[in-house]
Amino acid sequence: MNMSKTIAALATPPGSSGIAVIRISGPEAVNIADVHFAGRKSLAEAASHTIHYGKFIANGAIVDTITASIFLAPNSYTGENVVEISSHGSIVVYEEILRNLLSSGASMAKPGEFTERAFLNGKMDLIQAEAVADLISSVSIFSEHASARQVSGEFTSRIKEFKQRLIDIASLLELELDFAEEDLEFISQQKIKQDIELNYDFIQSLIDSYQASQITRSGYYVALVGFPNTGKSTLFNSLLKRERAIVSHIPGTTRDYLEEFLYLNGIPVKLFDTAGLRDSDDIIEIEGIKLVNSILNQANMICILNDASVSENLSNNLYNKLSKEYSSKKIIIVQNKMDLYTGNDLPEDQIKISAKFGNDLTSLTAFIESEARKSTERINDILLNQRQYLILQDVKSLLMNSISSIDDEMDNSFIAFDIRNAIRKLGEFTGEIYSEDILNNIFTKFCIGK
Ligand SMILES: Nc1nc2c(ncn2[C@@H]2O[C@H](COP(=O)(O)OP(=O)(O)OP(=O)(O)O)[C@@H](O)[C@H]2O)c(=O)[nH]1
Ligand SMILES: [Mg+2]
Repeated sequence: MNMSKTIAALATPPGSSGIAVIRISGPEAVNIADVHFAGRKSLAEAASHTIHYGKFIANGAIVDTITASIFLAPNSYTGENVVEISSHGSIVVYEEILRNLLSSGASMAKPGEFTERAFLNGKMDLIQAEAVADLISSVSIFSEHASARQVSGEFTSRIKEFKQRLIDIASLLELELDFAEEDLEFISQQKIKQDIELNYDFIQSLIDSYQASQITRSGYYVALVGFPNTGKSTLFNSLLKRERAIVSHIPGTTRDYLEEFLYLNGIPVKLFDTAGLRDSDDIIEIEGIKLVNSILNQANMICILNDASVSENLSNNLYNKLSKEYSSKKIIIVQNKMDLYTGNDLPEDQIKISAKFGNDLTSLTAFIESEARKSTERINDILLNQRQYLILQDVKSLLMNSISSIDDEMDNSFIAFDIRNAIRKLGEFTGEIYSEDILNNIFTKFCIGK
């Protein structure tokens, strides 16, 4: 970005309104405004944080009666010289003013460019800048409050405290490395593990809150999975109370996946019917497996349907495998075809249904509803966007690595390496480390004039 340019844009919504504000920012902001300003004195003589009444003149004619507010660098929103011209809110008037400012040397501002300059000039960090965009686009009072807090920098200081705690841990570990030959121990690995775990909980709570806010936006995702012919499509239809999916006695009936919404006492649940998995450790073999994997990745709950009439334990290995792979998700086994079941070996705590005849389905829906409610209760006062969420996922796995390095009694340098990487990631989070691409991605989502 060329910060030597002076930029201008309409800062209020386009259309007719009481007042329109045209914002100019950059080294030449005051001089460019002065070309058109006729008041008691020139704007170049005006002190910062003052407002001046006058006329906007173009080609010798009065365009409008205006006020010009002056904010001199560095004490402005962008950190540069800023002039805000308030005119009457007529499309003809503000377009004429803007056109004249552009022909006198200003460039049209790109979306979010004022805020991007504020970031580059150190007036705010990336979290605050993103929160400005969120605040503008808030649709609920809940998200409005959270964004306003983030603009104020409260969240940033919590992340910085967190980062500082990791820096402290890394420094201790590295200090010990420096004295490796003398066999000094400054801090025990168990104490470090405790510290990391505390920090891990903080990250996890932020990640949970992101997932919770996603659930309120797009529903709680439940994937019905299991071996072929266990009754997934039958259950899908029974829960939806209509014949949505094809059901047959032939294993491998469902090839693609199906998704439908279901409302459980007002909670939106997105239900997925998937292709049956074969009884193999290597589930990659199966047709459509990539799709099943992508659904498992999105799911909040994985519901493994087991055909109890064949064997109550048939799906146990699948359960163990998925539990390992998707450790953060709620995974359950549901015993189906109970109408055909003659044994008495089923664990008490498993949900038992007969999808075909609709028996005991309420035990399953009540369970899904309570889990979905629990997840949405995890929303705290912080709202993350996807960029922040993905970074925190990385930080989480780095901390997890460092914990397992301790468990495996690895050298301190391994532990310090992961923690240093986590610290670097947190630098990206707040924008202390950034690239042109990251900034483009963020600021192009803004509206022009912000
Ligand atoms: N007796 C009985 N039969 C059931 C029950 N649920 C499903 N079935 C039958 O089991 C067979 C397979 O049902 P589907 O719903 O197609 O099974 P699926 O798990 O979707 O199978 P794939 O799509 O092949 O993976 C059908 O003949 C169903 O009628 C049940 O609760 N009791
Ligand atoms: Mg099916």
